[in-house]
Amino acid sequence: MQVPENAVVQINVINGDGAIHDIAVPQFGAKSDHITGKGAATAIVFRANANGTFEYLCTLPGHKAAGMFGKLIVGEPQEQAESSALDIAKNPTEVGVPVGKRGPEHITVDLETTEVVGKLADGSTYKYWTFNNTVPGPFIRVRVGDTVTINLANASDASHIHSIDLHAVTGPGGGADVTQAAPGQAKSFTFTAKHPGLFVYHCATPMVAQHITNGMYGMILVEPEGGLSAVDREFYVMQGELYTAEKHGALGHQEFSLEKLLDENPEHLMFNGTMDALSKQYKLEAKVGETVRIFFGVGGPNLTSSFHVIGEVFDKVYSQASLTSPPLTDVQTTSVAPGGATMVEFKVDYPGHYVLVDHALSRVEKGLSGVLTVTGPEDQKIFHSHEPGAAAAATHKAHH
Ligand SMILES: [Cu+2]
Repeated sequence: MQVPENAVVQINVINGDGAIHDIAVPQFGAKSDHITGKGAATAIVFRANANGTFEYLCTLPGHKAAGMFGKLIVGEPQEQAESSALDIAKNPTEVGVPVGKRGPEHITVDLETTEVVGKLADGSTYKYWTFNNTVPGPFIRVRVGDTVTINLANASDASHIHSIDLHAVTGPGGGADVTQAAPGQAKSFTFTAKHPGLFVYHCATPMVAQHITNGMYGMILVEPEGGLSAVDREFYVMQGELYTAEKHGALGHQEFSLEKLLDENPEHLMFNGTMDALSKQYKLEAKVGETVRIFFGVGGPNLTSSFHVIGEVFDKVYSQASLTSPPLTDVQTTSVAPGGATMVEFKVDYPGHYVLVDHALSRVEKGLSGVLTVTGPEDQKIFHSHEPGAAAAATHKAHH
């Protein structure tokens, strides 16, 4: 829909399916009553007093996700901002090479800090700050006893100082004290990985919360002596928050809001950097009978995650990512603090879509979900529907 700027706009909606619906254009504060009966109608009227591309949608839970939204263009349509935007979403299968049984070595890690316009969702962009142009940054994989040299270069076209604090480091600031790099500068240091575990790293330049929310976080796995047990699939997933001036779902370029950051009131929550990273762009896939390991961390910077996979039970949870304590067994949901992590393992027994969430489920409506797709034969003893053939469809539908 396209209308002239400052026009008084009326949108009429007729209910075609008899379910409850409404229509809203949040940008202009316009929202209709609910309509319930088939053939029932409603309307909204508002003045389109801002130029740009905005969203209209049905506000009932799940209806936008089912496709009930569209674009309202006020004035002349803008250039599609996202065409030049970078794809910053992290591929969850980029987990590095398992360390195995090798002895301690010297490992060199090269990181570049960047400030880039990235694609946030279909039709929207955000100025991300990153390690190596992805959010989260690269998954670093070493073993206990390794000496690790971190080379941190700040891109010459950056506008801010950046640094790195790795929670695996024993030393001042986790490395941040000696890596504050101005644009075009490089800094480095070497540490010994004294503790096994899965650790968050992040930029630690003031205002630290701003650097983290913008995308400057990742994880380093320090494997214990002898390595981790073998599994069939490993995935790297991190939860983050974005604080934008514009409401969730707005189109165009989204700007950072300091006020919302300080209020800890994010507009967007996401796995692996963008709204669609793990729901559309990348697939987490496994076959019936395989074992799955998820390296899960919270970049945050602020919200604790209640990590859960809908339709699965974690066989093992290495709580707080301690790899030297015995794992918890048979766990539904595990709490992961900002700047913290967990390692979970489970065998997948039955085909279908298993949705990764933070069980604080309002956050799904702000973008936080990922899909693990399991393929293979259905074992009727594990699960069967009383509507033959409907099991997979029902699993999927219940979460969209
Ligand atoms: Cu930074």
